[in-house]
Amino acid sequence: MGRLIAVSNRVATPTEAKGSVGGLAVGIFSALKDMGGIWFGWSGDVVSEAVANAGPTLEDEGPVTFATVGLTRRDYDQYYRGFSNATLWPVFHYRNDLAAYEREEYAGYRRVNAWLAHKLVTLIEPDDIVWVHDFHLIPFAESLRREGVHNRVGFFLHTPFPSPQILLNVPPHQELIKSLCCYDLVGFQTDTDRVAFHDYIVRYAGGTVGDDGEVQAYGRRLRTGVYRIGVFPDEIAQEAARNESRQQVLELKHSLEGRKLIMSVDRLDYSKGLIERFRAFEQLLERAPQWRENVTFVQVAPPTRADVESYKNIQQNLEYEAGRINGRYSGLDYTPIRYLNQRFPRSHLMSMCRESQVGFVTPLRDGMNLVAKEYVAAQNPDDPGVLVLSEFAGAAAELCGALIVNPHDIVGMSEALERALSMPLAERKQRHEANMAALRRNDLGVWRDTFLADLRGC
Ligand code: GDG
Repeated sequence: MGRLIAVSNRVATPTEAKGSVGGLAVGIFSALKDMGGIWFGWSGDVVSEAVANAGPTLEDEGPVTFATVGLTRRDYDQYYRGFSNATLWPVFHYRNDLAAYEREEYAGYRRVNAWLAHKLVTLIEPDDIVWVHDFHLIPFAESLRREGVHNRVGFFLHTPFPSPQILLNVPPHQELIKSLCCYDLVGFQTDTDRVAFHDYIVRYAGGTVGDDGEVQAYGRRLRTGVYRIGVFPDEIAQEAARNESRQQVLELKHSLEGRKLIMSVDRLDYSKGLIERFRAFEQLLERAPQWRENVTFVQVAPPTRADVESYKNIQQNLEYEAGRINGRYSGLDYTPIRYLNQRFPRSHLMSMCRESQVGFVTPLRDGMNLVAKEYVAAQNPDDPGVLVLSEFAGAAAELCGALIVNPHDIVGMSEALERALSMPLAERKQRHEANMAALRRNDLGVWRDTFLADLRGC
């Protein structure tokens, strides 16, 4: 059996990969350790052209080689900040209003994909399989094919795939989908995403889709599948319990003075529905006065992509909303919203989730949303918190024990919070067990193994 070559925009450092980074990095690294292979992509550094061209830098960790390249300022601006983050990300999250399109950025996106593929080619052996991740790298397989690579190459999309009517807003949509068809297997988070892709193929690419999801379009034949990304629930549970007594968590507990805790964790991103969530919490305090001074909402939101214009706006809007709501409902020793614009160590986050009575996860669109799954896994099964979850998170299709809400319905979300805060123990346990069963049935190992088995079978 050949090795695995994993390709993602960012590559974790060996220390990050071995440590507690969570999320998809754990899944990729575990597969690489089993099969041996290479993790290839951007180092996260912006460098001179000479340094970029001298790469990749290789670093071995047992059977795994971390192969990274730096990006020049121009490549970073066009490929990463530009077309990936300011065009594809908003459109794939149904935010055409926030999408910008610049032809030079798209050209940069294709140029960088071709350059990355060229850098990887010398490292690939004939029976390796290649697994490419996410929207930054849609043209990667096409570039590999141009370099004469015939290995099996699969692609997994971590974000939603938008319905065709939305995708048409990206001017080069046809070229992008044509490029996507150069993979042997394309994987999606949910059935909805896969159906949207099939829809595009039939209605706009003049292609066909077989009963088994086999796509024929642009002279290519490829498979599609649904692979719901998961977590390793038992590891998270242990981590959350182990760190229960950590100083920071004790301080949090002490500072709550017996108040209930609603907990949210998100990258600071407009797709995560943070403004609507703040307003729903305000609505709870307005509609249900008994909860005033009796419940605290902690929102952890580390900044990301701060050099993209729309991200600056969301940061300002959230600061304004948190200030406004706190001004309205604070007491001398009570602050309703604690808005923490910083990154916490993962173990602290998991323990904080375990301390809370409600996990409030309400994205406007989300491929899966791992925080929802981590929240469930971190709970104490004898006294679990309740997950309030947006119907627009991919995770909503699996977590049937959650209270499902529409993130545009502010009053509806506040009602769900009230219900969660007052839910009897027996119902909380029942819901938690249903959610845990879903997490175990489809953990991160299942995601990884089924995708790779299907890719091998292509
Ligand atoms: C994309 C898709 C899909 C967050 N704050 C901190 C921190 N985190 C961790 C969480 C979680 C991860 O980051 C975020 O994952 P999500 O799935 O919630 O969201 P995206 O970052 O948008 O991920 C998404 C995912 O890819 C995987 O396919 O589910 O739909 O958008 O693990 O815990 N971690 C630490 N400190 C923080 O402050 N250590």
